[in-house]
Formats: sequence, structure tokens, C-alpha cells
Amino acid sequence: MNRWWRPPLMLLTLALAACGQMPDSSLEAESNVRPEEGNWAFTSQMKPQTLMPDGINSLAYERALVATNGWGPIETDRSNGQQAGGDGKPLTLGGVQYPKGYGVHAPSELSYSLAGADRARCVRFRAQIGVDDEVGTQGSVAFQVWGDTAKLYDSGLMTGESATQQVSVDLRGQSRVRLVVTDGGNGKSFDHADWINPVLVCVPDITLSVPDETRIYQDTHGTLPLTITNNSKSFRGDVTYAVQSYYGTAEYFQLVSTGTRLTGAAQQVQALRVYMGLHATEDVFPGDLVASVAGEEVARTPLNLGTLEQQAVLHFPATLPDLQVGKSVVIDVPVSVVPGGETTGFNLAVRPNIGQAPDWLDASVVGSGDIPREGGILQIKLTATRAAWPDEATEAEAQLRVYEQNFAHTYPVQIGSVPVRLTPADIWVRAGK
Ligand SMILES: [Ca+2]
Ligand SMILES: [Ca+2]
Repeated sequence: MNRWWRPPLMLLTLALAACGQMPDSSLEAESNVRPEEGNWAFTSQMKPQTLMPDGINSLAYERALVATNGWGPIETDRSNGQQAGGDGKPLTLGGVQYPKGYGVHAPSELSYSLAGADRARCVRFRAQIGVDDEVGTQGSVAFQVWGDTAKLYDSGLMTGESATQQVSVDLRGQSRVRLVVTDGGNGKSFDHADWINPVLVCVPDITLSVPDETRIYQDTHGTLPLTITNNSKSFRGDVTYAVQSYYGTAEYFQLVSTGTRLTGAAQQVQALRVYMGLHATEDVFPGDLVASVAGEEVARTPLNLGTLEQQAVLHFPATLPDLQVGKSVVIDVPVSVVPGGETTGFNLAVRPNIGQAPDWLDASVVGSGDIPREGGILQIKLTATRAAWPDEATEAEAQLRVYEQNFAHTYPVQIGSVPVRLTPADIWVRAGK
């Protein structure tokens, strides 16, 4: 079960030959560790690391669970050099020196637990890789990043002539990460490989909660009540939000609030600000609210943003004044806008609708018809244009109908003493923006 062999110190001192000077024939691929070939191994007990949920954790400060190396010990912050510990040079790739990282020699492995402190979730490994300049254009290796059982990254064959590569590997769902360098299939001569600035990106354990559905009036700013639960109490930092929607988000709504600064509190409630566009024609926009820390997603929750139509409520008088043929009367109709606050208001227009005799009554708005968001008075001018009305029109009742956008409300209005008998008549009030 234990494939890691712990070499006696005395054997490590037996430098049989300098790396790269051994004939390849003696370096057949193998799984057993052979101290006489310069191999080196180290194991430690599985234990929690010091990985914290605040973003970037340098592996330079982490204790490996397992470390094996093909030529002397793995070197920290220097190239592999020869078999003695600490005999390497500054880590150098493509003429550039790097202060932090590991200088290793194929075949090599560094293994780390991803169990972070304070419920940290370690979600990504990043590093730069290459064959160290100390072997010139020689060496031939492959860098691999493994999770628990699967290989998550493979650099392909790299030599001393290869350009430095950036590695960024998603580790979600893994409990450990293994940094492997193989000999590239041609033996380990000159295989001096560098992991430069190896880091684990660890984020806090955060959950989000929003209502099943939130409705906001079109063309207004509204609030999305968000509850953030931070299970990593040591975490103090910024959480940023974005919406992933099946629709073109920017066309329909915009998340105006983009972040929260968490200060270690277990739970925070925040009113995220959302602007709902005018073109929001769908009833509900399903999607996800996604929270990120250090560029990494940390939580998401279903988000259903819906629209509400603004309404202009017209408070018609209980009775209309007498209508005299050829004379006009003006009625004042108070208008309130629902909701108030940040709505944009309405522009109202009217037209008569008297069924079979539409030209017997004129109706028009006095002035622009603009009703601001705080409400106002709509003045409607009514003029009866005919002295004689159809015989069957004997009922002294009319309706003023308000239309805003598609259809809204009907306001029946009793007409009082009307010298000119009206048929059941409508005046249509049309609202726009
Ligand atoms: Ca060394
Ligand atoms: Ca090789």
C-alpha cells in the first residue's frame, strides 16, 4: 500500500554520478524508488493545511503530504541542482529569475491536501512551468496536475527550449492535488523542472439566498433582497455578483449592485439594486445569481426576476357636468402613478368611443397629457357635437376606459343630468410613456 520509500540518509549521500551524465540505458522507466539512482522521497501524515479562504495561498508555505524527486531532494525557491539539498541556483526560465517556487527533477511528485482551514474551498491551482535554464536546451519532461484520481492537466513534452507555460487548473470536487513531472518517456537525464509561484486559490464557504421570485417595475430601479451566509468567519474581503440569464441580461435588466464587502459576520442581508429595462417583455427572466471571490465562483442561487407594469390610476369624478351641444366642458381627473418613487410617469391621451356614432362626441386632453411620477391632474375636454342622438340611446350612463400599454382598468362613470342623451358611450384614455 505504501509505495513511498523513505531512504536512509546515508544512501542519499552516495552521489554515483551527476545528473545528466548517467547513460540513459540505466534509467529505464520504473515505479520503484531506487536511491542509488538519486531518487528521493518524503511522506508526511495527512493533516489540515494552513490554506485560508482569502484567495491566493502560496504553496511555498504549505507542507506537502508526499514529495518524491528523481535527483536529490526537491528544492524550495531554487533549481534542483545536484543531489545535495540546497545546491541549486535561482529558479530561472527563459532567462527570467523567479524568487518563489520548487525546483524538481523527474520523476517527481508533490502532493497536497486541499482541506483548508475555516472551511476554505480550494478551487484552483496556478503556476508557471518550464525546464530550468541550468540544463540549457536539454531536458525533456511533462508537467501534470492530478486530482484524487484523474489527470486534470498535462503540459505535453517540454524541453529546455520550450517557452514558459502558464498553468491554471480547476480543482473543484478534489480533495488533494498532485503535481507530477514525468521524464517525458526518454529517461530522466537533465530533467530539471520548475514549478514557479505555485498557488492554490481558496475561497470562503458562502451561500446565497434570494426570494423565489422578485418583481421590479419596468424602467425603474428595484431591490433584490439577498441574504449572504459566510461560513468562513475569518474571511474579510470582497464578494462580487453577476447574473447569468438565459436571456440577454443587459437588454432586459442590469445588476447595479456588484459587490459586498464581508467583514467576518456570519450572515448579512443586502438589498442588491437592479435596473429593469423598458424592453422587458417577458414575464419572468430565469437565471442564476453568481457570487465570486478572487475571480472564482463561490456560490450561486436561482434567480427569477420578473417585471411589473406601472399603472396610472385615474380618479374620475362621480358625475360629469351637463353636456351642451356645441359647448365644451373640461373635467379634472386626478391621476396617481403606481408605484411612485422612481417610475417615469405617463403621457395620457384620450379619444371618444361612442360605438356606432363616434363623431358625436369630441374628447381631447388639455395640454400635453404628461403625468409625472408623483402624479397630477389630467384635464379632459368633452364636446357634444350633435343635437340629436339615436332614439335607442336613452341610458344616461357612460364609461371612461383607461388603457395603459395593453389594457388596464375600466372606470364606470355615472353621468348626471345630461340634456343630450348619450348612448352607452366610451371615452378611451390611452397612456404611453
Ligand atoms: Ca539539489
Ligand atoms: Ca526526459
